[in-house]
Amino acid sequence: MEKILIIGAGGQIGVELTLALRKAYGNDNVVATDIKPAHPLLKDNGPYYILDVMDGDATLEIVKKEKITQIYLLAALLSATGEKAPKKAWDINMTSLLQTLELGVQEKLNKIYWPSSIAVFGPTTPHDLTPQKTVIEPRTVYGVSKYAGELWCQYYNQRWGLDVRSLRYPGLISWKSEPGGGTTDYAIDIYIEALKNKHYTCFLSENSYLPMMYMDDAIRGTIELMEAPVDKLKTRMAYNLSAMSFSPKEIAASIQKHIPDFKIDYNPDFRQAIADGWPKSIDDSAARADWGWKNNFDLDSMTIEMLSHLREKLGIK
Ligand code: AKB
Repeated sequence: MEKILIIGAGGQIGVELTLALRKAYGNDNVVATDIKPAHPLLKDNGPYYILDVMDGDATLEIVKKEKITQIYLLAALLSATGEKAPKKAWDINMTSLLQTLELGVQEKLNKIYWPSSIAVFGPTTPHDLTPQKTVIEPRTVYGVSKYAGELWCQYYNQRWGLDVRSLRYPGLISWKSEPGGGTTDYAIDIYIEALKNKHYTCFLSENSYLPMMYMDDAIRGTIELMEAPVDKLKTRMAYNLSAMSFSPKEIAASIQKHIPDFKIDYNPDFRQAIADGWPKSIDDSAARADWGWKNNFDLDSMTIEMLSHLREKLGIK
């Protein structure tokens, strides 16, 4: 039986991935950790430790004590936060990955999951239907750390046979757990503000198209990649993963179908330059062909889900 360790379980992806893995593998077989006390949704449904991702000794201790066979390393500083503290973002994103890869080899772990991002791409990459293999020259420290990390994952796979798997997530849109420090986070804030105030000031301009995905799809895709037979995987860099692409103007129009008096205006800040360097849409045909990836949600079906779940969560009639 697999025993899974999640590092960064309190983050936007971590909370939902922990819940989904606990459902699939059993509560006791999924050990959640984060630098903060347990997220309310992770309280009392499985083992939990406070863990600083930079503390390799403490991580090793948990791996041995809990007889861990797989690690999902999710802790990271994202694009917007990373630009405010580049050295810190590099240290956290790289040290945690290298420590985990080393630990994977030493402790002979079965599998490691580490997320990459569309942030690996930069202004010199083709922006429409960005291919799996293309020019990759990221301009944010987050993107640089993700690209370097992909190369490290590939290196550990080729050199040591470590089974490490990765996805280039687009912007992820969730209602259960809060995002933190990303450029694509506007696409969550907009739903919350539409429900609370019927008004949102967007930090990106109206026609800034970015690739996006509903969290349910991202979680299912992650588990499907991790459970795919090893011979299906044709790359040990991260797979492109895609579901939909939209601009702030288009998500606002999707919300207006349900809240007709919702208004949006635009006040772009430093995140506009980050968004301008990223793809508008992604070609994920390799993931579809190799291990059967398929998204379920598009913009309008996601809007229906987001509004109804957030209405309930925020207690708004
Ligand atoms: C961010 O905006 O930094 C993240 C990402 C695309 O990886 N959501």
